[in-house]
Amino acid sequence: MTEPAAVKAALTSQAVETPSWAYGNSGTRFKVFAQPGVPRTPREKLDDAAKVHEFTGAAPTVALHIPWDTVDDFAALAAYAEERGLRLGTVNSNTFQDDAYRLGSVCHPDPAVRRKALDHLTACVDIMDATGSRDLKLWLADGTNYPGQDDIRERQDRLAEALAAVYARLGDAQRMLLEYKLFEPAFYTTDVPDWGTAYAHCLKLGPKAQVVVDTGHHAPGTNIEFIVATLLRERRLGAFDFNSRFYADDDLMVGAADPFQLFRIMYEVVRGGGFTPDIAFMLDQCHNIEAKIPAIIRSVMNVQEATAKALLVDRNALAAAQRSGDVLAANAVLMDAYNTDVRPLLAEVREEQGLDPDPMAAYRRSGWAERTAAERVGGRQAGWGA
Ligand code: PSV
Ligand code: MN
Repeated sequence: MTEPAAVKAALTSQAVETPSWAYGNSGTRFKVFAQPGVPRTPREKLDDAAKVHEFTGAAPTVALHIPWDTVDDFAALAAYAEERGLRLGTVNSNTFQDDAYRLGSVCHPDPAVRRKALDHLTACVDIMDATGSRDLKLWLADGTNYPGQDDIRERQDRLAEALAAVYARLGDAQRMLLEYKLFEPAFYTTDVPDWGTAYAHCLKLGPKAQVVVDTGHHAPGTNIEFIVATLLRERRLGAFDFNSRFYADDDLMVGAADPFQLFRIMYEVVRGGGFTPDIAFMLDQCHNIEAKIPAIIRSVMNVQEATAKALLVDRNALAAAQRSGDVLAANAVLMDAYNTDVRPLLAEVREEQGLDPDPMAAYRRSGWAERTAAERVGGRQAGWGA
């Protein structure tokens, strides 16, 4: 068993990055339900993110999405974040919401469209220079819908060319995170559909190119912890986009659909020495019907609970059982940790940090929801895509 002090220290230092878009309105293609008090500007999103950090002590950075969070002065936005005890985190690019991208972005058959997409990606690096962000996240919606629509191999060549150009633009301390996704919006081929494709491109580019594992971007039944173990072993796991899925890319609260899977993933992180600043632990969620700030607080707590359980695995006992081939004992060691109620331990950790042991209740009592509902009247609420 890991020493209790070491478990507490690891939990105290854990940081989860929250996505700016999770504070805005979102929905499905059927309906976006607006909620009162939703932020109208990137600054108001940061005000909300500061509340998540205030009550959890574990969400000090906020990921931006460009152009959704475009402002005139990104350095000023970074200063605004800092005044609220936050830092701006990963810059997420967007090469999927312009009419030009109907047939793809950096993989498009037309070089002019590829150029436009590449210009956006390098402009995102300019923003990183201003915000002090380390990571650029690339998720490409590129792909095809019909067999024969475009040349699968040529699209990979175009992709490699664009990635190399972005990589060349990175500063010494900056990284490029390549995110894969099985399908959607393309339904026949996706140009970066899986970790293998992302890994192969990153390997060619160099050490500043790392793979992002978005937990919602896999086929049902995929063993995600195996992917995590492999990427960690290869030193190519750059970040997580945490969320839950029941069917496809549902973007529900992490740990809601399958807390056991989240525990297994976090165990591989612990096992693989992944608790370093080299791995960004981000949420990538949309809160369509639930209140946004409490949902994000709940998600941070779900990550903390899975982490605490993973840290509690008796690794010596596990290794002994594994070496002796005792299948049942090995499984029991893992399940003992998973079945531990870690909520009292986390409450203690929070109290030692001077926080309320119950972040959800503390947020409710703060009156922030009522205050923002009363104050944020008029203007245009932020939303996915706006
Ligand atoms: C795509 O589904 C994705 O997971 C990417 O991370 C995007 O940046 C994010 O969702 C928001 O569109
Ligand atoms: Mn994602």
